[in-house]
Order: sequence, then structure tokens, then C-alpha cells
Amino acid sequence: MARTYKYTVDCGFTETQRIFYEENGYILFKKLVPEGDIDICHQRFLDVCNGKVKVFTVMRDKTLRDKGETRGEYLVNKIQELLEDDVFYDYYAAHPRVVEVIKNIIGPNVTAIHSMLINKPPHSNTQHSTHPIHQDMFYFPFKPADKIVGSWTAMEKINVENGGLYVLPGTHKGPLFPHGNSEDCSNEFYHGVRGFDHLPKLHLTMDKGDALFFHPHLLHGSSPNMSKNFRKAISVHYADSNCTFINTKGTVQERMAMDFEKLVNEKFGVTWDYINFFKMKSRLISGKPGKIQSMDSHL
Ligand SMILES: O=C(O)CCC(=O)C(=O)O
Repeated sequence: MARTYKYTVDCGFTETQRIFYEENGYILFKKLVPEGDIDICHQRFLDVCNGKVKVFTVMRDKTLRDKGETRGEYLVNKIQELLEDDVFYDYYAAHPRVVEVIKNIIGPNVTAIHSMLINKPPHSNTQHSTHPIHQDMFYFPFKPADKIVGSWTAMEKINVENGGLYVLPGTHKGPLFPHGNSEDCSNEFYHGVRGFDHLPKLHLTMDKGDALFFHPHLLHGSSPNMSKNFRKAISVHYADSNCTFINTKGTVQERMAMDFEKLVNEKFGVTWDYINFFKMKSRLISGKPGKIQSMDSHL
């Protein structure tokens, strides 16, 4: 009997690659992004840290700031909303080698919907630089999940000691679980699930330019950076442009949407709708625009 595929489209993957993603919910490509392109993104990150370039969201590690740290690269632990920046767009989000893999998973009409560069400075506080086990779908108010994929590319050597990523293979086949703030992690912006610590974690060892692609239901997280070096990764999530926004009311994502709207209101004094925020920060990458671009039919 012919095999049916649920999580990939019939495209350029080999049969082995396709079956691997279907069964495990992730796939790793060694040396996908050339080192020179990673170096350009690294320099751009330094320019953001030093105030030469602006991006919408810049987060700092408050535990390091409380210790008196003031140097940009040693303090900034995450920048987000990178798609409007032409350097991050050209050298990563729309990188032809990255986009080719994305199209093999979700098809030809691709919109980038979320983007970030995560930096773990040397000797980061254990609790603050741990990313608890979570599913990225918790943050995304659109569907279907099978038409969304994350990319996560190592900007330097990454392993369990310096805060590398781990995955729980096969968990993409499960539902989206409720998330909350975790006692393993003091970062209020990180949410995690409970009850999965007994499952085997696969800690990934990656070199600069190695790229992981993963389903948004895949349980994953990252260890603290215990090393004396930086740990940086760049990540963009992509959706089929025909994904549709959902009404988060009554779903496990409702709390996330409400927390976001409250935070923006407290911080900037503005009323922002979570869905419109995604519309505003998304950018078409390839193929035809779709429902995800539409400003007036969002639910
Ligand atoms: O880069 C990391 O440490 C973890 C990133 C991650 O899991 C996420 O942001 O969803």
C-alpha cells in the first residue's frame, strides 16, 4: 500500500528525508547556511546591540544587568521581528537554501511569520538561560499546524554545555498542550509544558551554519549556557500563506494572546490585537500571498 504523508509536500526531499521528518517532526541539514552569511547576520546583531541598527524587539538579560553588565553583546539575549531588516531578510529569512527546505515541508506559498536571534552570553544565569520544554505552536494564532515550520540555525558550535537545543522526537504527532511559566526558568517571556521530563531528550550538536527544521508541535527546549563563550542561533518560522487566523478564545493559546496584549498596553500604552501584530510583522517570502496576508478577514 502506498505510504501517506501528513507533514510534508511531494517536493524535493528524498524519500529518506521525507520519512525522517514525518516520523520525528524535525530534520537537520549540516552546513546549510554558508559561514559568510552567518557572519553577516552576526555583525548585524552586534550593530543592533551597539545601537547602530534598530529592530522592533530587543530583550536584555536582567540577571546579568543586575550584576552590573553593560556591554551590548553580553546583555542582549534576544532580538525579534527581524523581517523588516534587509540584512536579516536577505541573509537568513529569504535565504534560498533555507527557503528550499521550507518549501519541501509546507509547499510553494511561503510567508515568514516570526523571527528572532537568540544569544546566550557566556556564564549566563542557569535559570535565566534555560528554555523549558515547549511547543512553538503555543505562540501562533493560526492554523493548520502542519503547514507551519520553524528553522533554527546555529551561528557557532552548539552543544549541551553551551545552551544547545534539544528535541523530543516524534512528539509533533501529539496535540498542543497548555503552557505556563516554569519554575526551571526565571524568564517571564518563556513558557513551558509540565509532565514531559521523563521522556528522552535528544541534545543536538551543531556546527556553524547547520540548520534544524521542525514542526510547531514538536516538544523542544534548550539547556543553560555553562561555557565561557557565546551561544547564538537565528530562527525564523514560516507558514503556508493560506493558513488562517484562529479565534484564540477558549483555546490553550488564549492566555498567551491576553498576556501579550496586557504587556504591550502596560509597556507602550497602546491597545494591540495579537492577530494584527502577527499580520504586521509577517512578510511574504515566496509564491502567492494568501489568507494570512488579508487584513480584513482574520477570524
Ligand atoms: O534558542 C534557544 O535557546 C531556544 C529557542 C526556542 O526553543 C524557541 O524560541 O522556541
